[in-house]
This record gives sequence, structure tokens and C-alpha cells, in this order.
Amino acid sequence: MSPIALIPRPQHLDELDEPPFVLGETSTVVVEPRPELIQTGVLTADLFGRLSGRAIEVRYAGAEPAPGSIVLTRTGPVTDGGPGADETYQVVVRAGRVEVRSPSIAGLVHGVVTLRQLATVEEGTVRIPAVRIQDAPRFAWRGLSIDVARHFFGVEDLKGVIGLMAHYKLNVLHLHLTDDQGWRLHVPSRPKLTELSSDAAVGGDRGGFYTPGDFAALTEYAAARGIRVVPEIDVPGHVNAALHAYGELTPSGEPTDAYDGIDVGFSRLHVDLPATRPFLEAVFTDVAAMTAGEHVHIGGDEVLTMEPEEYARFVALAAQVVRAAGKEVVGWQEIAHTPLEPGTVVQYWDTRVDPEPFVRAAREGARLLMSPGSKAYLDMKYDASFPLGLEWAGRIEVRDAYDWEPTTLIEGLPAESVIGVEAAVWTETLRTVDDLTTMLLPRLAAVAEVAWTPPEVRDWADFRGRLARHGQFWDHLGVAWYRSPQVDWSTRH
Ligand code: TNX
Repeated sequence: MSPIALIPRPQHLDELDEPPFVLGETSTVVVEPRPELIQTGVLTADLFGRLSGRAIEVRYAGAEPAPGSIVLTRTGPVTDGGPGADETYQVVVRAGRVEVRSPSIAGLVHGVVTLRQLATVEEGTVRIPAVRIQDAPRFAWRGLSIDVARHFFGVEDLKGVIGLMAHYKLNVLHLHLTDDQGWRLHVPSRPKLTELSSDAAVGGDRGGFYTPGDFAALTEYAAARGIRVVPEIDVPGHVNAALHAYGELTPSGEPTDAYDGIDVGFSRLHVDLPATRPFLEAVFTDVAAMTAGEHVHIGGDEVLTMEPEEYARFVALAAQVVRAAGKEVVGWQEIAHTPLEPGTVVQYWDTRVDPEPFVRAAREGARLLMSPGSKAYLDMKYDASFPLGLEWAGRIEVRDAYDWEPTTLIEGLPAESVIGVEAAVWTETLRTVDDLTTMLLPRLAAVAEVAWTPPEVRDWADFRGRLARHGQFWDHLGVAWYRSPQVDWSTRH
């Protein structure tokens, strides 16, 4: 059987009729001498060095590369492409040389992880089958949202997840940084948020927070792997951690008690309290300053105790503050009930509601990000007996996470308003990084293919066969994962 089992499935792949590339004594990674490319070269050398057990050098392009080299080339910008065009990449593997070409760092990383997925190791020899691949993503936004508020996951844990995301060509890490239970990002102008509200987590577990330095380190680590970070500060609901730190945000002026349960919808800000606007300005301005990417997420979900009129004024205010700080706005689907500026990203999650507001918002220029709870919420249980996870949106086996089409999910939605797909993992029941990866794998690979590969070439039986090979990779990494009975994991090559 062919050892080729790429996920996501590339647009074009030709197997070449020649011997495989073999990583050998003279193999080097070759890049042009530009700082951002050197970093990509070092990542590549490191990846294949670890695989072969032998250090691989990074060399500058110039003279003819030594036989057996991996050459990374950044091509000119794409001017005529659609969404995601700059992530286009090309991989050519021949017996004597590997070439990866892309206009962007992200695209080069896509090429390199493609090589990693193609590589086999036998008795210390790394081989890559001779292929030619031409590929580009279907959607420009391919995300994973992680709730670090209900349970906290530190920088090292997130780096592991970022590695998995890169392996499946995801490009947005959305961090749900604040909720009733905890505030996880230090905000210099409102220091009590983390001083008083970062310790707690669900069930009396330990919390934690990221310093601005941690956040910058995460951002850089992600960027080197073609991933941007979208921070979420959830307002006006899900704010007990803020109300616990700053009593001025409550009508009585008294701070609330810390909260470590898992109910939702009970806490809220008040748009007309004098402290509210300065709070939003301070927090979103600081967060925007820490954000390298274009987007900041304002939350907006599950505000069960506010009149629609106040909610609309609140969303308008938060969005205005974010835009004044130079960022584009993302919010959960509830914001579609309010007037939105064109280009606002609306994140769809609860499939049980009337689709009309989303269709209208899209017609008025909003972009829809698809995170349907019944498909992409990777905190849902795999089956009824699964020990981790919730069930409110159903149970999600691998096939459920795979077999869906983002552009037809909302009836009447113009397909071109869909900006992409994002998986989400909420952590009410997830306490350790093993819990987290068990929920992500294998379903994250399924959602990643939905986000990357067009529907014409997506096929469950084919995906299932490819997925079987990925279990060995997760074992090799030493991460915990779920052996879904839908896949024959014994497949070997
Ligand atoms: C709904 S999704 C929520 C979260 C919960 C999640 C649990 C969304 C925008 N709100 O507060 O953690 O369900 O699955």
C-alpha cells in the first residue's frame, strides 16, 4: 500500500516514478539569508534532525546544494489569488533533492509538515517518497479555540498544541482568556485582574495566567509555525473574574465572590456604570497592543440577563474600542443580533437557533466563522460512556467531525461570506494536557481537513484510511489520544 497518508488532503499530488529521497550524510537545509527564512530553516533542520538522530546544518542558498538537501525558497507575492492564496505551497521530492516553495512563511511551513507526514524511518534511515504537490487552502481561517479560563494551560502545554495545529495546517489559535472562573492574561493597566482573579479554576483546581512576556513568546512561537493568535476577552457576560477583581464594575460597587462552578450566563457588565467604558478601553487597548495579528475577539456569548437594547449598545461600544485600538472585531454568534460594521467576524456555534440573523448579517458584510457545536466542539464526548467532556451539543465521533460542509450549514447563507472553520475545546471537564489532547485527537485532524480541502475531494472512507497512520505519529510524540473504533489503527506500512 502507498505510504502516502497526508492530512489535510492536498489539492494536487503526483507520485513520481523514481526512487525516494533519502536523508543522508551530506543532507542540509538550504535557505536564502533572510532572518525569517533562517528561522524556518532551523525548524526544518530540527524536525528532520530529530527524526534521523543526526544534526542537520542550515546553509545559505548560493552554490549548488549538496546532494540530499532540502531547499526552501520564498517566491514572490501572489497578487491574483483568492483567500489563503499566500499560503499556497509547492513540494517537489526527487531522489536527490527536496524543494519547497511558497510566497509565505506559513506556506513553507505547510510544505515542511507535508514532508514530515510523508517521511518514513526504518532503522534510522529517513525516506520521503518522490512526489510533486501543488496545494493551497480552501479557507483563509482555519482555527482552534482553547478555553484556558475554566482550566489553565501554560505556555509549554500550548506550544505542544501549536505543534499539532501546524502539523494539520491550522493557522489561527484563538485563546478564550477570560471567563467567570479566571482571568488569564496580565493587563498592565488593570493589574488586579490577574492579581485577584487568576488563581481559581473549575472545581477548586489551580489557575494561572500569562504575563505579557509569555504572551509574546507564544505569539512568536506560533508565528514561526504559520499560526496567528487571536485573544478573546469575553464581554459583557462570562465576566465574574473581572467583577471579583474590580467591584466598581458591579451596581453595588462590591466585588463578587470567586466562582469555580460551571454554570453560564449569570454574570454581566453594565454599559451605563461609570467604570465600564474606561475598563473596556483600558483592557482592549492593552490587549490590542499585545496582539500581533489583525483580530481581537470580544466574546458576546450567553448574556442571559441583559435586555437586547443594552446588549446592542454594549457590543457597539466594545467593537468601537477594539477598532480604535487598530484591530478587527470577532464575536460569538449572538452579536449578529446587533448592527455590525462590515467585515466583522461572527463565530457561529449554537446550531439550535433561527438562522435569519446570520444571513442578514452576512448580507450586510459580516464574515461567518464556522464552529458548529455539533461538529466542531471538541469538548463534546465521543460517545455516551466517554469519561471526559460535555454533551449539550451531542456526541461527536470522528466521522461527525469530518462529514459536514461549512457553506451549507446555515440555510440561505451566501457561501462567500464564510471566512473559515474553527474547532473549539472548552475545558470545564479537562484538567490536564492529556485530557486536552485526548479530546483533540483524532478529531482536530478531521476538522482541519474540512477547513483545508474542498468538498469534491473529501471522502470519509479515504480520510479514515489516511487517519489510521497518524496514530503512530501521536504515539511517537508521546501525546494522549482517543482510539476511535471508527478507524482501523492497526494499519502499518
Ligand atoms: C457554550 S460556546 C459556551 C461556553 C461553554 C461551552 C461548553 C460559547 C460561545 N459558550 O461558555 O464552555 O458551551 O461546551
